[in-house]
Order: sequence, then C-alpha cells, then structure tokens
Amino acid sequence: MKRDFKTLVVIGTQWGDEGKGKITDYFAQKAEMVVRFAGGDNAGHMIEFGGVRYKVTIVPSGIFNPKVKNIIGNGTVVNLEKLVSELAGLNQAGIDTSNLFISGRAHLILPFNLKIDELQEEFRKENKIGTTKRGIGPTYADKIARMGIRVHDVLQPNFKDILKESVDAHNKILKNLYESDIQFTFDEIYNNLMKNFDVIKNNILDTGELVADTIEQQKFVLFEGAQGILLDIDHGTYPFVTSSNTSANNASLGSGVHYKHIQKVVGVAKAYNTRVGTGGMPTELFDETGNRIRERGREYGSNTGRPRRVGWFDAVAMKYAIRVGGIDELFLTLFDVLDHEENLKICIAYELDGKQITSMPTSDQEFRRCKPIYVEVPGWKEDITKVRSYDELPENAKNYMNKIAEYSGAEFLGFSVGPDRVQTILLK
Ligand code: 2SA
Ligand code: MG
Repeated sequence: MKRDFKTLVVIGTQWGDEGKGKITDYFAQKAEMVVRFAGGDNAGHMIEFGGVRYKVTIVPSGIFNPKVKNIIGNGTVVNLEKLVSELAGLNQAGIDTSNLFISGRAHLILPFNLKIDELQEEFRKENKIGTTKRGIGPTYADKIARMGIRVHDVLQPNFKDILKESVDAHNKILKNLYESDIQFTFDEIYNNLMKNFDVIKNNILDTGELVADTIEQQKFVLFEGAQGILLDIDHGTYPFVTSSNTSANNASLGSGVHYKHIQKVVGVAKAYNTRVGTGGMPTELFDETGNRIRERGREYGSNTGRPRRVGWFDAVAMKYAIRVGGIDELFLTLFDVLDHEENLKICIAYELDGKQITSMPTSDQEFRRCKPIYVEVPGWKEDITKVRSYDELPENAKNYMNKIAEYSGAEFLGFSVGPDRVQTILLK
C-alpha cells in the first residue's frame, strides 16, 4: 500500500463488531501510537495472533505491539476498575502495558452510572435500547450536564468534596427520579476508586499534547474507533445508539487534535450485517440462513455474550455510513463466514410505505418500516480462509466484493478471511 498518510482513522461502518480490533492491530504494527477517542468498555475488540485470542474493551488495540504508545483519549469514558483488571489480565498473558497513557480529561464511569444505566432500561417499557449496561449513557449524560468527574479531578486537593457532591446528587436522582432504594456510600466508592487510581496514576497525561507532538514529528498515528457509525449519537438510528460520536469526525475532538490532521479514514465493513440491541434493521434474517451465519461468524457479544441479530449486507446503510463517516476506503471483514452460502443478497434499496427509496430515512421509526429490495448473487461455496491475495479469491467472491463496492460507492482497501493477522489482506 502506498502510505502517503501519517494519520489514519479506523472506524466501524455498521452497528459495531465489524472486526475493527483486528484491522487496527494490523495497522498498529507500523504505528507510533494508537488512540481511542470515544466510548468505553462497551467496546469489545478481539485480536488474534500466534494462535492466541485476546480481547480488550477500553485498552487500545495497539497494546499488543510493545513499541506502540496507546492513548485513552479525552473523548472516552473510563471505568477504572475495569481498566485495572484488563491491564492485570494482559500482564498475566505476558503483554507489556507500560506504554498506556490516559487523558486527564477522560470521564470516569462510577458505580451509580452503572446502576442508572440499568434503571433507565427498566423504565423503558417497549423500547429498551439493549445497552451493554456499562454505564456509558449516564456517564456521557453527566459529562454534558457538567456534573461528570474527570480523571484529573482525582489528583486535586478538593477531590473528596467533588466526589461527595457527586455521590449525593446521584443518590438524590436514584431516590427521587428512579424511585430506587439503592443509595451509594461515599467511603465505598472513594476507597475503591483510589485503590484502582493508584495503579494508573503515573500514566495520566495531557494526551492531546502527546498526540499533537507525535503528528508534528510526522510519525504514524492511528485512531481507533469503537462501535459503528449506525450507533453514532447524532447520525445513527437514534435513540437506539450509543452515547458518543462514533464517526471519524470525532477522532480529532475526542483526542484533542485539530481535524485538519486527519488524513485518511478506513471503514471496516462486515460481509453481512449484525446488530445487538433494539432498532431498525431492514435486512434482518429470522431463518436458518441467519442462524447459520450467526454460528459460523460466532456472532455473540464479546462482552455480554448476547446473540447478535444477523442480516444480509445493507448497501443503502453503507452508502449513508460512507457519507457521514467521512470514509475513504472500506475493509471487508468476516468474508469467510459466507463460504457455505448458495446465494447471497445485497440490499440496494428499501420500500417505505409503498415507495422505493435509495437512502436511509432519518427516523428509526421509518427505518423499521423499510422493506429491503435485494440483488442476488451466487455464493462461492469453497473455503477461502487460506486465500492470501485478491487473485486467489474464487470468481464469485470477487464478484460479491465488487458488487458491494459498486452499490455502496466506495473502494476496498483490503479484506480479511479469518481472525489471524496473516488472514488480513491488502488489495494494493
Ligand atoms: P451502550 O452500552 O449505551 O453503548 O449501548 C447502546 C447501544 O449500542 C450498542 N453497542 C454495541 N453493539 C455492538 N457491539 C458492542 N460492543 C460489544 C462487543 C457488545 C457486547 O463488541 O461485542 O459485548 O454485547 C456495542 N457496544 C454498544 C448496544 O447494543 C446498544 O444497542
Ligand atoms: Mg465489538
């Protein structure tokens, strides 16, 4: 690949779980730095090499490369308990985590945020979002309401007062708004927080400065997205979305560098669609084909173990994701999962209330009423997991990939035919 760029954003183009971790890890091998700019431990990034499978949720996927600096940026929300236990797990597996830096501006997920996440879901009768219950939404809500606690607050002399005020406020919210009997005690939250904070306190920095300096030095910086564009708080299928901006536009805001520094955006696209949680998904399959793809693709939430909804590739939604996500090129993943299919369908338009449309409606209510209009292409019915170049792909697999590119309106940079590093293949 001609690498005429020094900054690259890797983001998901669907509803998450596109295999971003693997693609980030692939580019991370040449990177100076990997930056997480949004989300928290709701992400589940799987990386496999040397026959071992690793998972990270809040730690950037660059951690598996000892030379790479890994940044948890200001746009993220961090559960310190989860972070510390994830680091311990990585250390136990022999992975060095000393190259991890956490933004003082990142927001802390606290125990009451987890509880409120759970209660909010309970309160929604018909329209449960199906969150990961990691406290993501309530923590971002606190951030916007200017009642959040940031990592660097813990270092301030008046931190106890700040935390006390926050515990009191959340106890009131729990009691009066959610009519809950649960009340948190300051001492418990404080002691636990300090125990975990102690482990990472030397890794806290103004990470924005570090990222900016690295860019200035013309070194390769990789921005790692979490979830997918269709889960973006502004551009996704609201309200069935996560609470952060998942698109490449947020790579600059969420890491503290100017957007003019973002040079290239790669969108990771699964060869079919999956979704966890509620919300429209016109191509969803409820039949044996759906079950087969779910099993072959191991389509279960990597954090929560929830079975993912499975559907055919939606090129209408992809076209939209490419536009709002600022995507230059696509990376096709989990290609081999479709090896057994006789025929494959690609959604190229929807029928909404009797009319044919070729763009995604802005309302999720309308999106749910969309019926898919498909083109059908023949499957390849052979094992492609050992393919190592585009030329080695069966003709029907090439055709499927080219049709997706044609209907989505973007070119492919590469594809992957399995979880191992050697199964990720560049086209150019
Ligand atoms: P949240 O917890 O507030 O961010 O949930 C809001 C919606 O966003 C979806 N969401 C996800 N969808 C797919 N994968 C995600 N990450 C984990 C994984 C999920 C898991 O990689 O497997 O283990 O279940 C993820 N994170 C958030 C969520 O389903 C809601 O629809
Ligand atoms: Mg995932």
